[in-house]
Amino acid sequence: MIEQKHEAMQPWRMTNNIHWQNTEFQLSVADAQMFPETDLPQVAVAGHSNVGKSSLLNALFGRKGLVKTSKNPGCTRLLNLFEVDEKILVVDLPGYGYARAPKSEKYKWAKLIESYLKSPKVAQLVLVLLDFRHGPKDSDLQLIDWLNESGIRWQPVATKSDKLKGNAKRKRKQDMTDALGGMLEPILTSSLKNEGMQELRKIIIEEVLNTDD
Ligand SMILES: Nc1nc2c(ncn2[C@@H]2O[C@H](COP(=O)(O)OP(=O)(O)O)[C@@H](O)[C@H]2O)c(=O)[nH]1
Ligand SMILES: [Mg+2]
Repeated sequence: MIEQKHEAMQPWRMTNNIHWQNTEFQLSVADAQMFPETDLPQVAVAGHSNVGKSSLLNALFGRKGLVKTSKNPGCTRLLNLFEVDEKILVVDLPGYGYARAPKSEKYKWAKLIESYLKSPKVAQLVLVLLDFRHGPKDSDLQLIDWLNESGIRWQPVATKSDKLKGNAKRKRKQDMTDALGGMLEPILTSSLKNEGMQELRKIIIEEVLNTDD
């Protein structure tokens, strides 16, 4: 009863019977071959290191500190798996494109991401995180090309939207849509201001739980 009352007061925490706060870290894998057997639908989250991926996942789950934010970008070279309410598996892909990383490391990250996305039990949806201020970088566009070629659905998610306001914000959103080919509008999110999380939860649910195929 207490739990129900609590949720009624904070309806954003519940969408379509998914209790987002009921998220647990499952495990990290260094190799896509180590990926556990699972029947859960999967959403993968990709982005440049420092794009705000860990912060966004904490805000999405409504769980501060569950996903570690690091002052050392590029430190994690693992797929981190989170189970949301025993219904959705969120796969946190390693941040790519860290400028100071050696080439051999960059290659390893690309291989890990690619091997996961090529594995038979692939994500139904990939959230491609893009810093709202900067727009897509070459490595983002490469990933998007690759997802398009592979027929994997993706959704652009602009992070740190609190950095721009008013007209500049509207213009930036249009520019980003254009830079991504004009087909998909980014969801504007701010982990700091908790903006866009409900929209993001809705899209995840629509794409992974309510699809016909
Ligand atoms: N202004 C602002 N800063 C953010 C936001 N999200 C993350 N950051 C900052 O961006 C930096 C990188 O965040 P982090 O979540 O660790 O990024 P990751 O490397 O992609 O996991 C940190 O300094 C965060 O405080 C946001 O929504 N707004
Ligand atoms: Mg991180």
